[in-house]
Amino acid sequence: RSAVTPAQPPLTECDREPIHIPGSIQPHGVLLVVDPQTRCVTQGAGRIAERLGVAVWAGQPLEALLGPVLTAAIFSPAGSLPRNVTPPHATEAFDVQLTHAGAELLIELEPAATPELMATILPRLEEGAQRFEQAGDMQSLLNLAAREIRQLTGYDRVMVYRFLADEAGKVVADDIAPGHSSFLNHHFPASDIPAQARALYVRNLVRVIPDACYHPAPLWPPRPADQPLDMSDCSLRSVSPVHLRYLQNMGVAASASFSIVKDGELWGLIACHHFSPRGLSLDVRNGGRALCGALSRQIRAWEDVSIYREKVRLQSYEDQIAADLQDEAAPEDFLPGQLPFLAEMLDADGVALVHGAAILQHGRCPETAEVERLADFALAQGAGMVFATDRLAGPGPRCDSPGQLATGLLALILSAEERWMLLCFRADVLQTINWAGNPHKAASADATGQLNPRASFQSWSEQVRGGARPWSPAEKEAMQRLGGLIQTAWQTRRIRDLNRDL
Ligand code: BLA
Repeated sequence: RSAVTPAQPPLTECDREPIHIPGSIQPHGVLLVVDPQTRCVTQGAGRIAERLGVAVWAGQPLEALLGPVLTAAIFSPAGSLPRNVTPPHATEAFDVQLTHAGAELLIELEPAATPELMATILPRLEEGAQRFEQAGDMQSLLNLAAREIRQLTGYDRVMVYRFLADEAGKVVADDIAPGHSSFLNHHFPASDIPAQARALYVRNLVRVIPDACYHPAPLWPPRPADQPLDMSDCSLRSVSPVHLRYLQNMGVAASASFSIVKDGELWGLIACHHFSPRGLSLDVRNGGRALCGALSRQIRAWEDVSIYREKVRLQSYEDQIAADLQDEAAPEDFLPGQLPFLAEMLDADGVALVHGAAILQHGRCPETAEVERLADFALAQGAGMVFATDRLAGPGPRCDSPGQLATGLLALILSAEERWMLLCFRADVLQTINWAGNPHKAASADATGQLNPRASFQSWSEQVRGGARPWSPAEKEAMQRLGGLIQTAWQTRRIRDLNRDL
């Protein structure tokens, strides 16, 4: 399938679901809500009586359920919680996690990992982080990350999912068990991971859905509707039903995802799928989180390298211009001959030099009347000397003369009085995007008003006018410095000429 359509607007219904207060948990563990003053259990969820081996639990002291040692550890301010503990009346061992919701303590118990697991995880983490450091480029790093997380989690399909500028995302690397399909290079619309989920995943870095077909275990006794329990930090938090249907529609039985947070922002996720139910122990989750921390540091290092390389490249062009201007060339005589050089420097499809009524063009520029209009527009932006946009077709003037489409403009005002400026253009990029399913039907409401995610994740290709490649901060700064160089040279010559005339 294929169509030419503009990028879709966000699906705001998805953004409104209050996923932090589901009022229930996933049933592979149990949750105890404790009042720290009385140290009694005020609420709980899951099969507490059966799994902790007690007849009554609501309103009971925590110690009666978990025993004195674990209870003391929970209330000791700095103490770490013991692993693999069997409460006095229970027949199974648990790993325990402690979080807070306002004044309340949330104690989560989940099946314990076997102790040997930790011994194998630690060396693997160290090796993994080291391999990340040795990766030769960004893509190799992302491929390695998918491989390491698959080895650690044992999930069938592990994908590095990267958010794009419009909050849609793309699978940029994967590692898959033989026989399963790949979403590599496929795009997914922003509504697949709505805004409130993205915000939560910056705070809470790992989530696991061991069985996408589970029945939620509600909190009991119920609480007043206006005092819901904030479960933002809970590992057992029950998941959005829309997302569960999404996983079922994809044929996925278990899902886990690890946040890749860079500079405080969600850069992407490592999304893991398994085709039969599968949980992840606390140790494996912590291990994955540590690996993703190492990964995000390396991603940052590679991004810094690419910014540095770009700056060095631009600097060499600037040095050349500075040297030429030093050789006493008058900027107004010098610039007209430099348009091809400037187009190359700024990776522009076309460059126009406007000086008073004169317009000189090189490369792929809009029609002259458009250039005039854009020149007026750039001048009207006033204050700053440099103006940049990658979407002239959005707010501001349109510029879509047939065959000469330019949507990216980087303008340098050399002199407002003389109407003297340099305009660099970038053409619109018509991109073919492969989506995993039709993104324009990402959700539909049924007769009861309930939202349903799309049913098909079959490749669906679309041609999109994506705007021009954005001007990078380094390019804008280089343009600004170029303005400074030309201004200085121009003023120096003016003063010299004035002095000579006197
Ligand atoms: C959550 N959506 C998620 C999560 C992922 C995705 C990874 C985090 C939970 C998890 O780990 O499973 C999406 N999973 C993906 C994508 C890939 C993948 C893109 O593997 C690609 C490879 N989802 C919809 C629609 C809505 C929606 C239409 O498709 C809203 C109406 C909602 N997705 C939605 C919600 C959550 C979510 C609400 C949060 C679930 C939660 O944490 O409770």
